[in-house]
Amino acid sequence: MALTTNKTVLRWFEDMVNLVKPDRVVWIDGSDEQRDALRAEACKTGEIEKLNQELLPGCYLHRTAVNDVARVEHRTFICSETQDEAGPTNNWMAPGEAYKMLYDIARDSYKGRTMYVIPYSMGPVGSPFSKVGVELTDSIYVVLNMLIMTRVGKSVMDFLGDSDDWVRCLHCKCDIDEEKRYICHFPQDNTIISVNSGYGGNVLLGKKCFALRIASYQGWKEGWQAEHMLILGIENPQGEIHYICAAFPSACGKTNLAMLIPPEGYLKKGYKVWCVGDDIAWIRKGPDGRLYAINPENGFFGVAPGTNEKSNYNALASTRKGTIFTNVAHNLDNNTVWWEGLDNNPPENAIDWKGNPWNGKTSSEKGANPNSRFTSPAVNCPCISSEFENPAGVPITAFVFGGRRAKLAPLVYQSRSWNHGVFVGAVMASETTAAAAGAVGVVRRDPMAMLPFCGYNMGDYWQHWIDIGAGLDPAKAPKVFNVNWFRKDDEGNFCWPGFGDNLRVLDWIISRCEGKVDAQETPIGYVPFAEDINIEGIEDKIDIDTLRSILDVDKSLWKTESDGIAEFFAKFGDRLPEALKQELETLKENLE
Ligand code: OXD
Ligand code: MN
Repeated sequence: MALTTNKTVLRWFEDMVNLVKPDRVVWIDGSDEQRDALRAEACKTGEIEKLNQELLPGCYLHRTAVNDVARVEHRTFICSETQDEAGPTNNWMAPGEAYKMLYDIARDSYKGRTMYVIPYSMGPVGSPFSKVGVELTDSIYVVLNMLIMTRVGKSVMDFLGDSDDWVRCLHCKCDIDEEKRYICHFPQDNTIISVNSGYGGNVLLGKKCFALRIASYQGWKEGWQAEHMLILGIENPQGEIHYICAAFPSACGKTNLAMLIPPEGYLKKGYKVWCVGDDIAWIRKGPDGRLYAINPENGFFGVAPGTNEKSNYNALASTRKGTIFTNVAHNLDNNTVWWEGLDNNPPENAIDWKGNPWNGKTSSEKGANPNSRFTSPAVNCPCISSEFENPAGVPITAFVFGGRRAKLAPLVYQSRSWNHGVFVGAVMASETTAAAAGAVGVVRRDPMAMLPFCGYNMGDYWQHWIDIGAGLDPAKAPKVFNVNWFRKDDEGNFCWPGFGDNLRVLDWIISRCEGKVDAQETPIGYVPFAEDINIEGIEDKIDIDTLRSILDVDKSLWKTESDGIAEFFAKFGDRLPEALKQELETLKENLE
């Protein structure tokens, strides 16, 4: 039974039913009973497998098609009216052409299948930050994931009422045909259509598609921001909490940073870290003139390989119940899961992510796909913030940008102003990883980590950042920083220990925001004095000279970098904000 009388929802739903022709329609109400019945049904068809319920209660395993294991950026399109509105960093297709092609692919594709209608909220239901979507899918796996990643059910439709402000999301598995796989966004129509994929990032349409691509466009039009940022709170021994929003390209350790465990010395002093979100932040000015952020998601869709007790205790703990594992290895001895980097004890009697028998002790193949995932409820996380459900969000003290740069960027630096901070975000670049299809290890520019996720012209997006800053009292505006955990020495070893020790850098950042610590001015911004980064207790991992070396700003490398920036900026023509042109000029002058 339809969970709403909203005419715009019902009209679109009927149109889509007529297009894809399901045998059956099921509205997802968010109840445990319905979820359990769907789990049972999916177990019967083999779509998911029930894991050891004593060790992993409520946990299931799913394997996608072997050709369908990551987001497909080359098949992701922004279908705005004109190509200029999508900008030089997005693939574009004219909306009329795209709808025709997608409807031709989708037509009749639900025959013999069930349509699941998922009414969901991004953000706590009823929060002024939150937005509604309705996803139609022919995949129970998608339903079960959406039940973890978003808030689902009738209360969402009640919140929407008669409003037309909701996002239309159509997902059709079709035949998982790579050649006909398309992930298309129509920002001007609030519409997303995804066909021929069953992989998370392409089909959980609330996440990247809505909460970033469509929402970034909505935020531009409505005066707020949707950012690819984690949100974490750092509580000091006095009980004060500062919230930081940080953007890193995919699989740069965002989930690890978001759930960081303070180093011993900090724990002893009484520091605590709270996770509000690990991937996406929606940001608005609050009544007191400060910027506030919510995490629009309700779960974590984290990369499994590399997650272990040490690297991310909290993430691992989050996966111990109510989790869906995708494309990890299946340990047949105890019906649990395994992935590379979980421990040093791979199972001998296992099934790999491709579904083949696998012996982890002898095989040269990987047991888990490098982009295998866990979908876990946020409430499972031992360090989930008490503000996670706060409809008003959390106040932001600092924005942090970052990326993997082996030699260039220092461990941390602070921008001189808001506009300079926008420049620092705009010139982010990083080595690629396995989260997206394509070559691994290539340096690519990824402004604000939004390159694959900005739903409109990146030049306009930068201008929007500048305009947001112009609307803030500078005393209340978050300060903007850049970090680089990935500096390497000449032998290729990482210099900075990373993980929990990253708190030492965040600590410096907060001290800067509180005006408690000095810094040295360099051509690229303010860099710490080495003595001001607390390395007490990790002298065996990094000495002060090494620390000094990774705070170094090498002018000649930065000159080459500024040429690369100029080349990148040139792509945006007159959409490049004047303020960013000026910042580039200033950088060049500073390097002379
Ligand atoms: C992700 C990403 O979060 O690719 O999955 O950024
Ligand atoms: Mn992400």
